[in-house]
Amino acid sequence: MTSLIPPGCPTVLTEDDRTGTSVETLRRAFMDNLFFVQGRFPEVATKNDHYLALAYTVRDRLLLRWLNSAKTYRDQFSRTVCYLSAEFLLGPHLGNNLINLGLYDAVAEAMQQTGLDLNVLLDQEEEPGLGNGGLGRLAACYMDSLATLEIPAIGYGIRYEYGIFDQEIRDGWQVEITDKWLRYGNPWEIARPEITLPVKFGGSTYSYTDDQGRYRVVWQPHQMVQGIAYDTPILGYKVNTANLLRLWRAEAIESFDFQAFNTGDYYGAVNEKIASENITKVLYPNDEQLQGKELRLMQQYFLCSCALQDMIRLYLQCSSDLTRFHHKFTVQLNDTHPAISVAELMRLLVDEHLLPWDTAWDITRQTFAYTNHTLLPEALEKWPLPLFGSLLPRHLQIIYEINQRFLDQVRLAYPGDQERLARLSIIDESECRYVRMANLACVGSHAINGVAALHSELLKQTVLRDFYELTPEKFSNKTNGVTPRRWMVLSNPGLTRLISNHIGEDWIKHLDQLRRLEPLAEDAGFAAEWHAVKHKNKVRLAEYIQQRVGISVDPSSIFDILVKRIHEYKRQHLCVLNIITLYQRLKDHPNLDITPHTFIFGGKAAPGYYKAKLIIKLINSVAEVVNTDPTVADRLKVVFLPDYNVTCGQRVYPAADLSEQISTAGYEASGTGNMKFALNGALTIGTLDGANVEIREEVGAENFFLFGNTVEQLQEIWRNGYRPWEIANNNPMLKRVLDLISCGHFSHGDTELFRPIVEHLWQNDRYCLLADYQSYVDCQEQATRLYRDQKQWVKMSILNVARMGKFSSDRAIREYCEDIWRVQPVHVPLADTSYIAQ
Ligand code: GPV
Repeated sequence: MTSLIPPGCPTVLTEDDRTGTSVETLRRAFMDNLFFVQGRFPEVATKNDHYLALAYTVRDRLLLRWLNSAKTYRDQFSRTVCYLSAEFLLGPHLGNNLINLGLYDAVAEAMQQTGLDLNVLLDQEEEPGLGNGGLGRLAACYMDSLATLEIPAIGYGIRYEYGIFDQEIRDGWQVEITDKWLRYGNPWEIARPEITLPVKFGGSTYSYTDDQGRYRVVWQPHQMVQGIAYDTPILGYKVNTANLLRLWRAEAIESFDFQAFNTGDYYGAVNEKIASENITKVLYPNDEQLQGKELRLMQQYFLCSCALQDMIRLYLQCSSDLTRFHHKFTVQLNDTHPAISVAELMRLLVDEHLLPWDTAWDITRQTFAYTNHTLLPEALEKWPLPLFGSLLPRHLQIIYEINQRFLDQVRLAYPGDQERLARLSIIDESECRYVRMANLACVGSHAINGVAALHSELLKQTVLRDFYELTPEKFSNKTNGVTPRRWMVLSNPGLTRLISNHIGEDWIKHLDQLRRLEPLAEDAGFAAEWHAVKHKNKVRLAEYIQQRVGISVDPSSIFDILVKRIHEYKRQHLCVLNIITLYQRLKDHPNLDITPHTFIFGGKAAPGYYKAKLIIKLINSVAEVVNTDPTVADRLKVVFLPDYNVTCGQRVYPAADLSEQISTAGYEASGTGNMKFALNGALTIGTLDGANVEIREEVGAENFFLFGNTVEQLQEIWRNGYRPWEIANNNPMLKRVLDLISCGHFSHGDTELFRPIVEHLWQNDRYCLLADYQSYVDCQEQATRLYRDQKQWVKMSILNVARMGKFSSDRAIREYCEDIWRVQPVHVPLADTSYIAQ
């Protein structure tokens, strides 16, 4: 019997059914849960029963570590990072927890002995899609790294009843289906009905002077709800640290509508309940696009109020001196979605805990740090004053006070500079008046960061320029990273095994160690194995494509993949222009010897973003024609994978040859898919945008397919007056491609369907597709030609992986810990568990 207890564990840990890790114990525990948790005997148990029985078996092992972590932190009053985010795009838990527990193989064996296939059980899990895209996934990678690095941390978020919608494709169009992810229960969370906190909305305020002569403000709300905590343990990789992800669900306060009930207004009382529960009903599916809905502001405030009240509650359990709050907690604001926290902490400290304003303001500023994730002006959050004031009247007063004091300081620094004052003000006074959340976040934080080197520089030059000039010391860059546990070990076991066979397993925690693969890039035997692993992954994806969308693709063709949210700035339609160019060439020269090419797309469009939905329709329409045109004869295939999500990403990244990172330079803050692809051995075709710049620096320019205008060149183009129609008229192939779309070739003769896309390209082309078109097509050709030299390609693939160490989220989190959070690891021993039996 092999014990899989992590090294260094005290031997008091005995092999009981809740904590034991041998194959035999796991098998017994699983059967026990199938009987006594699921209430099933084997003959009638469903796949879902099996999945849940296994999930509970794994959860027991997590809880042991979680309780030990919680106890350690409490005993030591450990400094704790709080990551506040409206989104946590976790992806499925089971596989990841098995990897981090080091129990994957043992559980696979235990399941096999029970006559079950672990892969089938893994497929049962409905992923928690509590995020839109990169921003939410980053939060999830950071939770993994925080635990792996043994940093005490709490993730605070919202437990949306419906996560990001499921995408179906009907007649080439996106259709949104509600994501009922909680339908069959969620074994990974523990409800904490005793952790319930009140949250107020609306109403008015009044002030008075109390008997000790203090000025006091009372907020009399119009509505009150309660937040209920749901806790999910987040385990680190092969450590005992399991941190807390605490998500809040909104519920009506029973006593609040008692009045209505007594007066006979039963339906009024029930309506009140429904309204309260609506707050956490659904994730807003807009990525980088402001919607300005009242319910969204309610969600944001609800999250912040619950999180901050919870921190204060935890703090007061160990100390009554709130003036040291920022020594215990450091809070990271994931974009401006939780920026209302700045005003809420002030309110809690001043109004409820009676601290003087200046003391509270010192604590507040030392508590918060702000990460910006976009330069897109339409994504910068601002709330109309009437809406804001009617929902959060007290916070508006507090913001006015913060702003007044702040602007007084600005006046001292820049006497007479009224325009600068207007730009820095938290209140936008132009036309309609707004609260600017980025300004609130900047004023209320001691640190501000962008998410890639280029992005952080552009932040300082553009959207946050005035703040940079005022307080340059607050600014820094923290280039994003991804967790190699989910994005390699779990999703690409073939490559993981090959790498570990040659350099050991250290790289999983110290990704820089991948450098040791460099010498192997010249090793023919290793290269052959590398190629075989990639090919196997491609075969798997080809099977999945066949089964999902009924298209057969050739695993020997180049797998050229573009998966991410659909956005004009990400330029999925630039990729389409290249596909049509290749198609046109084949029509012109049917015997042209081209590299067999499979284009794979995936991604969701915001339901109200018409252009993005039309891009999906365009991809599917081009696919329909190209995939069936006999002239093409299977040399080109176009696939749109429906419902791209974390689970799908885990299949896709390991199978990619070429990674499409083709956003307009200056628009993609960082990108993180770019990192997942390269880590899994894909070569990148990309612009000098976001983290592409740093990826190219690391892997070497000779191992990266670069195209397109730089930020500076684009600025120059716009300065001189950008005239896309001239580019199209001077480029015969480009013109033919645009005309082929316009004439209805891909739309059964409909010349109107794609007009909004093509017309915009001709006339305005905000994202400069035409300016980058020729460079992209040339670069594509160079890449596909090089793909024919498999020896060279594989070598470049190995070198890419060997040099991706920088892009581990462990590195990113270490930088946050040192430069912003000033927090140290706390080792969690697996203590005596005998109290469990007592
Ligand atoms: I703001 N991002 C996102 O996914 N949703 C948003 O609402 C906003 C930003 C993304 C950026 O687009 C990516 O470039 C970046 O890599 C990611 O946030 C994480 O920083």
